[in-house]
Amino acid sequence: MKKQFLSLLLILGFCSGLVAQDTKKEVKYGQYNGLPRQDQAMQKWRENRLGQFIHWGLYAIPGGVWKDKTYEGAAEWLQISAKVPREEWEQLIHDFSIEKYDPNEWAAIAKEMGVKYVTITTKHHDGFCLWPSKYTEFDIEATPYKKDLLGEFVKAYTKAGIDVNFYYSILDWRHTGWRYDVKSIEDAEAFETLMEYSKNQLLELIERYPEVKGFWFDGTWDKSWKLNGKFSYELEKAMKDKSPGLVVSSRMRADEYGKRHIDSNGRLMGDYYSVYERRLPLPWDEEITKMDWECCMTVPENQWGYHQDWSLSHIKSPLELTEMIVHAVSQNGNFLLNFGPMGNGDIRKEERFIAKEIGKWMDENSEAIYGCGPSGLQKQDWGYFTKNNKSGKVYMNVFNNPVIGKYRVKLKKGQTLKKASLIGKQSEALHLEQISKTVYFVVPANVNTKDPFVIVLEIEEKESRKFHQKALT
Ligand code: JFZ
Repeated sequence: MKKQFLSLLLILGFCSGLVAQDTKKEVKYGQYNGLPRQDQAMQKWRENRLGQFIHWGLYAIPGGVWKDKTYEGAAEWLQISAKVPREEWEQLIHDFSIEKYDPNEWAAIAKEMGVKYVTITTKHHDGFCLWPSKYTEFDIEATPYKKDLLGEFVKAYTKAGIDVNFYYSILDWRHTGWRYDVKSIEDAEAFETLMEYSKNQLLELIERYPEVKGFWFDGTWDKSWKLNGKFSYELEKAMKDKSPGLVVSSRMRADEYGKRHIDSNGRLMGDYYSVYERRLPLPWDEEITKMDWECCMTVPENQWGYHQDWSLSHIKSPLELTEMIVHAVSQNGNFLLNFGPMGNGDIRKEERFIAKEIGKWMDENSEAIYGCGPSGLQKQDWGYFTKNNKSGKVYMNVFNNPVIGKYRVKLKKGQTLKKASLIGKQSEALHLEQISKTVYFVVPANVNTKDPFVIVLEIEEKESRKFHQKALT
């Protein structure tokens, strides 16, 4: 009886395996390359951890105000929220004189903040291009500035040792071929011209600026683009054929079934997961630590382009933003903090202040950020663990101080805590209280607990030694 039952189970198991295989769809235009990528360019992307996002375009001139009326929505959407006719919006091109634009100064501010990469809007939804494009008249050449703004930007940031990435919006409110949906042959033909235009411009960008490290896509959520999974797959291929190391965001694509980010067989598209917009994963989400991902964040609630009035929403403090950087890294993510330069090319004083303050923290603690990722340890209430995979060092990034003045650490089975010290003072060992086999309290001495601080842990892995001995016998 027992035997029969077992064989029945086996048969059922076998059949369900077959069924599972059957339900796997044939996806031709899903994931482009095997993930996670381990090539040098991807490793560098992963180690960079902190980036600067830049939203800059014609919308920076009105800065959220049109005909004396202030619009609370995102400043880069003003053309839509204030219902500005296209021809009127285009006139802004004559006011884009950006006399204060100094890319070397911008790069210096970014460097001081500690960013390792930057992502700049080459073309946002209004269609205005920051580089002199062969494929449109609506670009930097038509402004009083005339010169290649983007080229100067790439040069300055590259010189400062910061990797340059391009943001590109497929959605284009100005292009005559743009459609939200494709419902007729005419729509299909029109959208074909938009796709061709996008492809031309993207390849043009790679050709003109071979230093570019990656592309961040936007405006890819409409049905028209989702219907063209084959095209976007081939576009990713064409871009990577031209520049093999390119790192592309999952926002670029939908597969042939219209599924975005993750294809119909559950595989990530692009090289990293790009859905964390103005939010972070739950701190105990372990699944996310297995992926490459990036969070992009605004300083106000929802302003990317320059808005004149920052009193309309909460403005995040450098402390809040620093905690978000650490939070992202502790779960294997990159953090991209947005800046919206002004219409005259200057960087607003609030952003300068934030860059400086984050920079001070990074100056002392970036060892816990660059090249770091998840520790595998259980999260504690005082903050976030990060770990450097090369050195094996674990960092306790403290943001909330427990009243007892001791900081709990729970190791994994087989691990022993050898030493704890403050970052930058690694010769002075901190007192440790061992509570059980794997639980300790770290007791820091003489720290200013008003500011976040970092404790470095040296952990010994007993398991691996045992395994080693076993392997020898
Ligand atoms: C888009 C743009 O519309 C916006 O202007 C800005 O450039 C931002 C970075 O990207 O807005 C989005 C994109 C994605 C989501 C929400 C707003 N999303 O996935 O929730």
